[in-house]
Amino acid sequence: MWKLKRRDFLKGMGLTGTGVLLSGNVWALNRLEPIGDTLNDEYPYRGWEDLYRNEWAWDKIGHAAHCINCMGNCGWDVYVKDGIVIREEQIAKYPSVNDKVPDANPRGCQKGAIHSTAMYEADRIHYPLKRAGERGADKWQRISWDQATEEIADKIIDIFEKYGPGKLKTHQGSGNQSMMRQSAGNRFSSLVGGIQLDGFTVVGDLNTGAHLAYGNPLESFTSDAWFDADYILLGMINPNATRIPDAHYIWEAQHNGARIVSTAPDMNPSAIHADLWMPIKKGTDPYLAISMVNVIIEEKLYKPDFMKEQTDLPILVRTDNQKMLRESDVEEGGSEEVFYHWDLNTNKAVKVKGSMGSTDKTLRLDDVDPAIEGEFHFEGFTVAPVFEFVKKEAAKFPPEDTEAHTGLNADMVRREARRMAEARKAIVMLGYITSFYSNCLFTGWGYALALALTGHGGRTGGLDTSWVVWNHPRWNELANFGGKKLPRYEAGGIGEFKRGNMIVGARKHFDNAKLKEAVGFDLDDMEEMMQESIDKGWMPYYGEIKGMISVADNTFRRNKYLEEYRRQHLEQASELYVNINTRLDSTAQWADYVLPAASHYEAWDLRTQGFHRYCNVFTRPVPPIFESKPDWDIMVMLTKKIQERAIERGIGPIEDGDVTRDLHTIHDDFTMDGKLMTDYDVTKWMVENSPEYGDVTIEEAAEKGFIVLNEKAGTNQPLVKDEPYNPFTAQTDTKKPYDTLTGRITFYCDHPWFMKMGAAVPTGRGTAGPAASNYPLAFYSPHTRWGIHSNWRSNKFMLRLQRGEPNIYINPQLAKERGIKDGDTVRLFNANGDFFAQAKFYPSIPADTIMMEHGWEPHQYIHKKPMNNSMATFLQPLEMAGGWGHLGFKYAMWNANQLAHEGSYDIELAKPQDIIA
Ligand SMILES: Nc1nc2c(c(=O)[nH]1)N[C@H]1C(S)=C(S)[C@@H](COP(=O)(O)OP(=O)(O)OC[C@H]3O[C@@H](n4cnc5c(=O)[nH]c(N)nc54)[C@H](O)[C@@H]3O)O[C@H]1N2
Ligand SMILES: Nc1nc2c(c(=O)[nH]1)N[C@H]1C(S)=C(S)[C@@H](COP(=O)(O)OP(=O)(O)OC[C@H]3O[C@@H](n4cnc5c(=O)[nH]c(N)nc54)[C@H](O)[C@@H]3O)O[C@H]1N2
Ligand code: SF4
Ligand SMILES: [Mo]
Repeated sequence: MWKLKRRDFLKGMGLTGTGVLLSGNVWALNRLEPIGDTLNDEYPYRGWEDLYRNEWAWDKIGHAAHCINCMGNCGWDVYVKDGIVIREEQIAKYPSVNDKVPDANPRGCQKGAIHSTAMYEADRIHYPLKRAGERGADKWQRISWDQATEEIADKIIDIFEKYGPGKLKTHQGSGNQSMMRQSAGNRFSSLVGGIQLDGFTVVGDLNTGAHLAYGNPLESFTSDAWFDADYILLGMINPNATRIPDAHYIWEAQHNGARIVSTAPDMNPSAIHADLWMPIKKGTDPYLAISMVNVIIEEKLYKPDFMKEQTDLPILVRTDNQKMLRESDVEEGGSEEVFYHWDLNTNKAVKVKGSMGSTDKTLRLDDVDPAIEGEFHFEGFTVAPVFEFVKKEAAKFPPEDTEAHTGLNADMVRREARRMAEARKAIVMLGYITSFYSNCLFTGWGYALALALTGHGGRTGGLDTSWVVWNHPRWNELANFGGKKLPRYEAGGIGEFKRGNMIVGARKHFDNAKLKEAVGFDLDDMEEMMQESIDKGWMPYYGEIKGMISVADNTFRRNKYLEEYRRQHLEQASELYVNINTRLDSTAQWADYVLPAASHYEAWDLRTQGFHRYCNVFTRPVPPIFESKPDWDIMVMLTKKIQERAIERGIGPIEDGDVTRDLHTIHDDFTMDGKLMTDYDVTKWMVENSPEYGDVTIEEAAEKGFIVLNEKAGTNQPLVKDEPYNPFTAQTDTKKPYDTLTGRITFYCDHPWFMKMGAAVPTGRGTAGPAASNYPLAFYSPHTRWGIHSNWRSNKFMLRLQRGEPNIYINPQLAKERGIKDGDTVRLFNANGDFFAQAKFYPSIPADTIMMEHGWEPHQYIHKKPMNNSMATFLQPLEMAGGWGHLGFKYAMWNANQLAHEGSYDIELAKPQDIIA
């Protein structure tokens, strides 16, 4: 074979310098040497191959997940070279639960896969920053950690001195959904008694209907427990976009024979794969749920055994005042929380076991056969079971009548009700969008009723309320000293609404009379009930603030009536506003001090929230960039300064209700007397001291990248090793009472507000939308596939998968009427203002409705004017009810949601002069 070595080649040509090499015609193809054995032969310029090889070389592999609230929680191998993350790859080694269920591998989404690029983008914060101009002017001075923490510490002490505790809002948002990061902010709040709003209602994520029914809205399925369902209704959820790593179980269940039905106003990315798409009108879901109940009852498809044991449907109600018959009605000094069944075996009223007032904590009926129908007489009272009242209400909503609300064909609704009733295991999935509507209570409650009537609970299905919460006693110890020292936990919707002065926007936008017709109350009723709830101590609200420490919370992006909300907060937090963040987001932008936090791959951490049983371990694959620090370490430094300065300034312990806020020891308390000084210390402590992790060392956990939770992780019942987790099996299998007033799944609420508002039993109820305003287009803003809220929204890879700028989805028919073409810039406007976006044609959305994905940063909009500025909102007063069994403020369980989708808009083609700055 003819062959010339590189050296000989150059020599032969009499050429040496590169310049000459490139300029000559030596590159003529016919002069290139043929290469024989590419693996072994040496040939000219072989070095280029190393470029390619180096792309696949690394120094080490660490592990991490992403700690924002995507609900995914996926473990990744993180590849590091020269101290830089070069790429990530899914771990994909999660063991199968058993051999009947598909495994969880690989988990991940496209945002996770590009984080190694996003973490080095221009919006990362490198150093502690102090504002050098007005708030929001975007003029910054780089300062040292020492200066930053000292100045902040002094200002916090000033606020304590001047106003006492309770004037500091220390809310931590959705960017810190991992244990160590989350604990850092929470532990700090607990020590200073800061205001921390309910993490669910503050954004509108609490399924209040599920709480009312089951007494626990957080008890749900692991995603592998969807697989053996034979009927899944995607009620208000778009899992293919918002539960990307788990959605496969739905489609595997379909492959396994399940019927998948989706209800949504638009044919969303999940609906396109369903067996049936039910194009429901926006905001009308309670009418569908109650119509399914109507069919189930009318066609006698219900299952009495389940109803008798698991629900309050046989509990007796007085017909004179429609209140439940209580022991206190019958016996002198009797309990208000003990109720009665009518026993068909003995033909007598008997006390119900398992209620809040009962000492016998079981659902077991033993010899009692409670009546679910009929009317009875007892001790001078005429009584009837709850089911009679449910029947009467449901009879008002045959599918033929609710068609006017939902737009759904009545026969279709009848068929689906029958299918749910026939199913062995039926699941209704309600995503968090449910609670963005004022009728969430009725949607969750109505579906819970349809499911309970048809015997779906425990292993036979039930309501999926999105994500399972595991039991982590050590986490509570970290976050709030096991409940011994608490932050000022506040009702989320109320805190944001009142402090953000959102009533002003509501009054401008909604027509009070029309609102009352649409939702059953007006803004006056709402304000009055809110005040009553606060006055009676049902819901906590802590009033005006003086300072604000905002952690991992894009509050100046996510809130409604946003501009006024921000103005109010900046005005109130006049003394201090600190933002702790990885990015200079729309909220950090307005701070006095910005402290740079480590990103997902730069800190030790743990994460278990999601739909599975794996705790992912973050092993700090690379050190934090520049001077950024893990959230935990930032709080260690800040408390150190506060302690030092408090001692220097002679500030003693401060009495704060039942607890003492002692700034002299705040650092010692925060660090457990120096034991938990770093993100690593606290991660190790958690791993090695938590029963739900079993016997595992931090080294073993870090090597693998995840820990499989053991049976102790179950909150309601054990997390059995080789079984998917179904909610409420402790109730169905071992007859443990529900955490509700009656101890049963609840379908009767005789709270005075519920009675007054015609809501003692599940019923149909609408939302505000265009009907309650002068703007004709219904509007909703769901979550985007190409970001998690504002995270990764400006990443170049994500932007090129979509239009690359804020866009609204519009029906071509509406567009035609308004003279709008695909790609045009349009103006959306209502009583609270306007914003601009690119029109994107979307034929599956009704012509009277528009949709726009949320999460764009305000600065990505024309004139930096985001949609949330003009979005008016109000609260559902019933969600503020208290003093009734399981209704009363409970963190992540019961309080009022911020509502995102009650407003409406009109649309027009933007005029050139509108969009030129
Ligand atoms: N990719 C991605 N995933 C995410 C997030 C993200 O930002 N991006 N955010 C996470 C968080 S915090 C949350 S809260 C969840 C939210 O995720 P989801 O619970 O899925 O809620 P949305 O995306 O707001 O809305 C889901 C779908 O509901 C339908 N819908 C709208 N109005 C109605 C209605 O009135 N009735 C019915 N039946 N359907 C309706 C629409 O088709 C919409 O696409 O997603 C989580 N997952
Ligand atoms: N119109 C409309 N508004 C909505 C919604 C809607 O559907 N429509 N949805 C609502 C819902 S459900 C939600 S959950 C909210 C979410 O709304 P946002 O509060 O906007 O949520 P994120 O974008 O996740 O903001 C968290 C911030 O944490 C920061 N961060 C990330 N990692 C870390 C870290 O490790 N440490 C620190 N200190 N910071 C970090 C990020 O920079 C990010 O800006 O929006 C709500 N607002
Ligand atoms: S962003 Fe969330 S869903 Fe996506 S890969 Fe990361 S942890 Fe998983
Ligand atoms: Mo959310």
